[in-house]
Amino acid sequence: MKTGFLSILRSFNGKRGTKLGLKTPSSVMGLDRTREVTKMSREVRDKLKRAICVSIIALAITGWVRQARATCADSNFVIKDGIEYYMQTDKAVYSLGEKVKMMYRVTNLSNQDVTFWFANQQQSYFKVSDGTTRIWYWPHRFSPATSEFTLGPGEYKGYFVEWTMVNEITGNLVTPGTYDVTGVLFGVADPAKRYVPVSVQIEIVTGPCCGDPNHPYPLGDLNCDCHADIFDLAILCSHWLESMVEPYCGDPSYPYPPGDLNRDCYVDILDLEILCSRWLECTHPACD
Ligand SMILES: [Ca+2]
Ligand SMILES: [Ca+2]
Repeated sequence: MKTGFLSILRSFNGKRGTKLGLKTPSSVMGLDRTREVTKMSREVRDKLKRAICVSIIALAITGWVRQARATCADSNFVIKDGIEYYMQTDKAVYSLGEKVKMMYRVTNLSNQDVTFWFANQQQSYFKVSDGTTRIWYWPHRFSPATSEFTLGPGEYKGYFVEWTMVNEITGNLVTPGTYDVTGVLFGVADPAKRYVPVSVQIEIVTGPCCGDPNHPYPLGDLNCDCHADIFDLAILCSHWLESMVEPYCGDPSYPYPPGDLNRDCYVDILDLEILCSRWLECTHPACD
């Protein structure tokens, strides 16, 4: 049944399906049989189209499309004087003991070169707070030497660190709860004083959680709830046929459009095929 369904999806793909070498019924069957299959395919195709359209309309009416998230990352940003200061953790909810992957990034949104000067080599600073107390930070020491970099229009620079959930005051794993994760350019010496801290909030829970190493997000899970279902279809459909301009596809300035499961910067039949191939798969701990 699934194979037949995917064959119908491929037939939607037209030119791109041909590029992949997918066979059409007429290339493998006799004329009469071809007409019969074509007629059947059209009927099934029309039903499928109607079903998808009804689903999209229903989701749009209820607001689910607008509410659905399209990335697993937890992020925040500030734009100041033509520069975007962006902070991200790889997700919002962690199982106790997982690594928290952080990124702080600056992007030049202006139309001219911008230079950043520092009174140290590390340039960036990260910290984790339980709301009142700093329990982790990086780096522990700054090398006292000047450094600088220049970003042209649209260029960016990112800094990456990992936190193993150790409370550096106690030396033990943190207790489950809510934590603030902050990144900033540090020791900025230029006249613009580009010291712009940006924070995101994460939650640490005991026991398994969706997205932990034993419960990875299934392929096709666009809203990161560990289900590949109608909500993911809504995201994919809401960005249908969106594309990004090459050759910057996937760059922070030209990110993959939500719904782009195979990372080719198009939201199209190939992404729908991936989602359908994993339809109703669940890796959430509740589904164990
Ligand atoms: Ca999902
Ligand atoms: Ca795609």
